Amino acid sequence: MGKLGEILKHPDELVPLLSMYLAARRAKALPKQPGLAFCYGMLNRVSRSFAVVIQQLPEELRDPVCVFYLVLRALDTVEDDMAIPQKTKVPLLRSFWEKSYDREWSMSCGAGDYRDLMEHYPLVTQVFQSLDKRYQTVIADICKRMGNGMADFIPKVVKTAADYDLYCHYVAGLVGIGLSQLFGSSGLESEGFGKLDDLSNQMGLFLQKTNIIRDYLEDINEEPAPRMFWPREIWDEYAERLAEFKEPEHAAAAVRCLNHMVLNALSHVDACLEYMERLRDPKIFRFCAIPQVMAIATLSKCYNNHDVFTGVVKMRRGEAAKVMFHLEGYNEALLFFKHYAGVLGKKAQAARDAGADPLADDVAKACVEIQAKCIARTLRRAQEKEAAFRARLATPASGSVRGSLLAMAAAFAAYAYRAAEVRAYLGVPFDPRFPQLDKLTRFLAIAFLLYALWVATTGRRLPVQ
Ligand code: D61
Ligand code: MG
Repeated sequence: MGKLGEILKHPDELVPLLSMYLAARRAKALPKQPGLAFCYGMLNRVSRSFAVVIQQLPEELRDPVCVFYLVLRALDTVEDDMAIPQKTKVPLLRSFWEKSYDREWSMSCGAGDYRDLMEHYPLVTQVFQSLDKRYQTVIADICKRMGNGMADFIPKVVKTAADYDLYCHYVAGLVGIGLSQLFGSSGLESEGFGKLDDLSNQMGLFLQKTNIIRDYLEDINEEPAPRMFWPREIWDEYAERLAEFKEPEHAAAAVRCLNHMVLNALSHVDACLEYMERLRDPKIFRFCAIPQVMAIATLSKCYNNHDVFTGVVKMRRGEAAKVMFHLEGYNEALLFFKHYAGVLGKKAQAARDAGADPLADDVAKACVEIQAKCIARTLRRAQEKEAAFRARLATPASGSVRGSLLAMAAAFAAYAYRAAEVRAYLGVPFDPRFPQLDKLTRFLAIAFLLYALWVATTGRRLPVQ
């Protein structure tokens, strides 16, 4: 369907699409400094999804996170380049973190924009070295740990579910851990934020697992050699070889295995909700929550969907735009998670009724649990908000509030009883259309004075404070 057809079918996506288009256009305006210009230009070219959210981060974190992204993207380019022989690749991955301290270092590998990134790596290095030392340390440390982890996996296959979690920890969980450290050391989130390793790790696992599920076909068709991230322990319940799932005669088993993988990914949702609730800065929040909501939306599309094995399953652009547009804070994130868990749960119920998926019951249950957790969190937050409001009302007004209220009331009363004199002094004539005006003013003055006296003696706080 064409773009126009999509908009006619989903008119509520028009404004979000326009707003996203404008945000993407703003993001294309590059800084003047050549190093930064290269970094942001490259970010826009290599990352469709992260470029816009990174550029909406608070100023303080924008450059560090952009460099963090590019350094790890470069490392991943080394990992992904199947033309580099193992005996070169393994030591290169392990020492890659040092390259950000070497002004000269660059290499030619990868393809397209990735190759450009590798060949102009000194421009990344230059911006890296201009960052605050505390950010440099986080980026270099995560790069070192990720490179070592990737190197460990070069000769290995992802066999067990634990291997799968470990591989995802290296390539994405560590990103979450590093980001939390950057947030904590910026002072925009609490210092303790950098210590939420388990929750941060699961933020990354949820995103990476969703990608691995969605990218089955792309990864298995990779040239010169297929890449396989689905853990053997899971797929061997359904097939002899992972590549079988591409073949039409194995369609049913493929979808069952896919559903198993989706169920596995859903196990991280609760940790993700917990992590996001702890964020305080609204921009950091959006940066973290947008990819997470996209992930659960993508999982809901992938579940029980054979298209994963024949092509690309993706959210519609308009739907993604709607998430970006409406996701303001945690309450909206809970609504979105509840919504997509609902969509996924309905699909699981249908699969169960059709007898299509032996795990459908578990998936449906997991979805109901996610929905229940979203509702429980929403409710708890509403209660906390109410309690805070009550506490504020119950707190006595401060001495200065009581004093100034009393002074104001006294001044008003003085005016009310001297209104005629004030008029004479100012030369304003009495307006015969309002013969009762002075009486009314005096009445209001008395009421205000009584109220001020009541606040001054009982200390009851003004509800507007
Ligand atoms: C909050 C906000 C963003 C988060 C987060 C928490 C926790 C983790 C992540 C982002 C990382 C999620 C990665 C998911 C996408 N997977 C990949 O890109 C794979 O490469 C992994 C190694 C390089 C990671 C680079 C990266 C990615 C996102 C970032 C970031 C660094 C730095 C800051 C912010 C976001 C995948 O790449 C292939 C491809 O899709 O092109 C692969 O090779 O498996
Ligand atoms: Mg990779």
